[in-house]
Amino acid sequence: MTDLSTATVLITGATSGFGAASARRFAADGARLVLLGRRTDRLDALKAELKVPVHTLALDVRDRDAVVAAIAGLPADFGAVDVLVNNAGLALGLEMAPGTNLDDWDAMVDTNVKGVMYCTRAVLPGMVERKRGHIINLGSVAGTYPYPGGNVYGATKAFVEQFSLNLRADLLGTKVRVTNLRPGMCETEFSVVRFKGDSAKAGTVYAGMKPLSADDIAECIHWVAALPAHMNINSLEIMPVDQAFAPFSVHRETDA
Ligand code: NDP
Ligand code: 8X3
Repeated sequence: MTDLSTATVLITGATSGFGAASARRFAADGARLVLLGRRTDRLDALKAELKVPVHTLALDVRDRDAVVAAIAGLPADFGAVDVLVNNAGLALGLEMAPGTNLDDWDAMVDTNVKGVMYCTRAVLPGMVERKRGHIINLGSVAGTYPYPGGNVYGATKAFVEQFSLNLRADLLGTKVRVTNLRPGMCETEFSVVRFKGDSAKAGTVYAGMKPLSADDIAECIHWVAALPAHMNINSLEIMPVDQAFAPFSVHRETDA
């Protein structure tokens, strides 16, 4: 197995959900952590809680210059990133495409696509030079299966899948690993963000079923990283048992 006790792990979106749970999971191994997110109070609280070396980066992954500068400027003892967990991301809204807000579409593309590009590009040269590293991306079942209202969110996650596979093609021979995790329904702040703070509406998404937990996904993220260095999980889809697929939908004219 890969020894993560000496690894440096950079986790984006570490202030909530999968990111915070992953920080705790890697900390259990003794890894050094670089934790990135916009909410400084939560980054500070996590740093105080974890008993491992932690460096925080309070920034927005949509800010290309800030991402490049922050990762290039990491202190020497945090600069050799072994694992990048590209987790920062969001869905905004569940409206049908004709009625959506273009600002929401922009925010999803800028975060889920461009943020992933910026963070990846910033760590790759060092990983290639050191001949070790692992990029772990958070895609989604929404990037594989369409659903009403998934429009641009699902499309951003389809980008993550293809970007991950294309990175594998580019990185052949470098020893750098790339994995795309594609979770299904998981109860985090995801739906509260999607419904813009409406917690009651978010709660209905998971009513009467058992969703995945952030710890479940953190365990998967940790597992793919801990596998022996010659093993690469390309893509891994995880659903709660209570979730499956809808049949094709067919529109029928009532007077036909
Ligand atoms: P949460 O809303 O709980 O966490 C999202 C994290 O992303 C937060 O830490 C947030 O931090 C960070 N983030 C969002 N926008 C930015 C930004 N512009 N810059 C920096 N950080 C940002 O959601 P999850 O933990 O559930 O989601 C994590 C990832 O997993 C996302 O990419 C999501 O699309 C994906 N996913 C989620 C599923 C689910 O059902 N929950 C299923 C499949 C995939 P802050 O606000 O402090 O910046
Ligand atoms: C989050 C899972 O099914 O809500 O990516 O789109 S889903």
